[in-house]
Amino acid sequence: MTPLSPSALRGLVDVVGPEHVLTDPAVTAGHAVDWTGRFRGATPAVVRPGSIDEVEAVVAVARAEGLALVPQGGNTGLVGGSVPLAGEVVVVLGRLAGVVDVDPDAGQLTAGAGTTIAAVHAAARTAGWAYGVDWAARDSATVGGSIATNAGGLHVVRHGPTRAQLLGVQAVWGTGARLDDLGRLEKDATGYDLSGLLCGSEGTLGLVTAARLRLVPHLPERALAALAFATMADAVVAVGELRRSLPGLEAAEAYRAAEAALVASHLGVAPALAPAPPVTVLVEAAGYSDPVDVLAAVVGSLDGVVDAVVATDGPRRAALWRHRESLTEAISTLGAVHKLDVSLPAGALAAFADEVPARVAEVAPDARTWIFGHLGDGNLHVNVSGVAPDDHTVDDAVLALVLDRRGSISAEHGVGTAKRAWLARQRGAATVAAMAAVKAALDPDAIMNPNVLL
Ligand code: 2HG
Ligand code: ZN
Repeated sequence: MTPLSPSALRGLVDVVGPEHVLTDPAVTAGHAVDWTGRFRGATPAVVRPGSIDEVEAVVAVARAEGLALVPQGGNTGLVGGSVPLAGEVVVVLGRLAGVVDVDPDAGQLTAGAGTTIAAVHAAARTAGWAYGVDWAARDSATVGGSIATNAGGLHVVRHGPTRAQLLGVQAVWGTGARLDDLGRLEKDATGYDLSGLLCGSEGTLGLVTAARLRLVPHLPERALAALAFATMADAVVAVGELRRSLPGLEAAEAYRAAEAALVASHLGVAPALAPAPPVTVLVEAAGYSDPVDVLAAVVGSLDGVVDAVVATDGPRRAALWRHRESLTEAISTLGAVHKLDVSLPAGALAAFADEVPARVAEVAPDARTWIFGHLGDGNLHVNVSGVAPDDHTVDDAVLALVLDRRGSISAEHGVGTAKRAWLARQRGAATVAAMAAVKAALDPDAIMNPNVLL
């Protein structure tokens, strides 16, 4: 890795102050590897701007000095999207944290890019609302990162992904120009959705500094059921029925017996349903009044349910959720796991889940395949352990199967560096060329997160 030139270092220090340009390798090392440990790089400096003016000035220095920038939020991504693989400068947006300008009448708030998702939830609650996007990394993952990846999570079945919550973005493009789109209204039909363009852009167009987010009503009453199924096909059919007939369906999450056993042993508790059935589906319903009776009635009418428990009180719901939310952590104890976050049409989902372990075994007999995910929106997380970090054979086998079944190679984690080679096969050459044209217009020096997406 080439160290920064004296003038580049001076330029960055002049902008953010010496205490916010980190160059000690012992400190920067943690910013040069992703959460999985699969993607590792090196950086000459980690820069921490404290305002949009400073972000703008950092981009100006980068353009003048020919520095490439890798934005980093909570660094909880799973596709190597925030790793300085080729010695880029890492820009940490953590100082741009905080919720301002909460509008309880409109159900909107503005949050700095470095605000954690948990802090957005807390601010929304204080205003009598809720935020529609949530996932296990909520305490570390940030608003900026969630926009970069169009993060999904546990409630997409009800509220859609981050894109559906996004009213507007404040950002600095790779050109150095500013986008100030925080004042957008619910209805505003005035041309290109440039904020929307940043959602899913993975830091390749510019640096997001703040966002205007749409809130959803807070539903105070909740009930959660853990349902057992003999097959994934039965579970998929049942979830379709739940989506049609269960009012207030907020989540439908699935995992198989192998994952149930792994996470239970990791947590040192019994599985949510014991003995662990072939497929467990967690179903959550929320309402203004207690949804437990209607949840129980709808569950009772479903075909294929071979066992069920229903939890209404907070501690029992939390205990059940812990099994689902600890899966990533439990699997991570097995080493640097290959993460294949895919989505399938509902009609192809069960056959895919049944077939994928055999496909993996064909190309990597010593590997283990773990499957879980957001069944309500067709998103499965295929995790493969026991494969070398830079061995792409398994990724290729699984992603080829996904394309064959007309799915998507990335449902909610993004393309990152992990799936970059697959983007054109997914989206087609013409679409990728249009994306490249957008990138060239907004990041003409190609300094914005150059190792990901395109
Ligand atoms: C989840 O749904 C996250 O828990 C992480 O998206 C998935 O670890 C994974 O593959
Ligand atoms: Zn997920």
